[in-house]
Amino acid sequence: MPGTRFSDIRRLESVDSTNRYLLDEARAGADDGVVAVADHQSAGRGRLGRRWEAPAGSNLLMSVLLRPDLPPDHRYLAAAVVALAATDAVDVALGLELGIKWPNDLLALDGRKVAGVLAEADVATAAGGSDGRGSAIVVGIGINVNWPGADADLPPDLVGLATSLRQQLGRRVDRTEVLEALLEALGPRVGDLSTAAGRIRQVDGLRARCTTIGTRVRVELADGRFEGTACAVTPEGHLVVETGGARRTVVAGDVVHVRPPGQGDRPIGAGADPE
Ligand code: BT5
Repeated sequence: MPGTRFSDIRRLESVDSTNRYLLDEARAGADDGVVAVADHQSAGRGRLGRRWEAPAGSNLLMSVLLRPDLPPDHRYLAAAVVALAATDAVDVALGLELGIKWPNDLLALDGRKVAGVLAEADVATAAGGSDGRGSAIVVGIGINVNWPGADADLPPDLVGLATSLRQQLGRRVDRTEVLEALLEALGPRVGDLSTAAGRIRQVDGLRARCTTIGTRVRVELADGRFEGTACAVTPEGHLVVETGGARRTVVAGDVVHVRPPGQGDRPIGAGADPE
């Protein structure tokens, strides 16, 4: 988009992963603000080695290269601003409200997943470039725009878990419209990452949109799992969970929204009562 920090948009017909593409570009010295958008990914990636599914030409698959002036313990906020900008875009362009499930999912009000965010830092540039530029973070987002058109389109493991803007609205949606609205919303949010006041603003926005707060959750960590009630988001964007009378801060992990123990698991939607 000319005149914004996102003036260099690489449109790729097919790529293995837009995140992989931009991480390589970052290593080669690409600037803050480069965007990669693909029609198709042959190896779209989720977190922890998982896959991101999207048939060619149906959904928005994009990544953005950021070099924010961000304290290391606030790096999660780079992913959060992309999630927030996506909720802005869908709200402003389409009038559809989405919630953010901490740390990286966008859910429809029925609790099904519309989008996922994946932030990856390049190890080689993680300490910041010797040229004084910020270290590179690539934040990718996959938004289910027109796929699935119906539950029957989904692989069995995603039925009941995934939905699309098209399914939610009952009509096809223009991917370019969503992309443009997302980048427009993202500019000021990324700008906020570089100041303490701006970061507070972004965390407040996250708290307002985060449907995990107040929800019974199961937290899956690299070295185990625990259950509790999510009660707050810290100034760094991390999740605070109350468990057994204590509060634990979750910096990185998978979170499952669950019903109270004994009633079985189910995804829940924005504002929904876990009961
Ligand atoms: C994510 O991971 O949700 C992050 C997804 C990021 C995808 C974007 S696309 C552009 C950029 N380039 C990339 O290579 N990746 C990024 P995670 O929370 O791990 O969720 C992955 C899980 O979600 C999978 O294991 C499936 O269960 C489920 N899943 C896969 N495809 C899905 C889809 N289209 N909609 C909803 N759920 C999906």
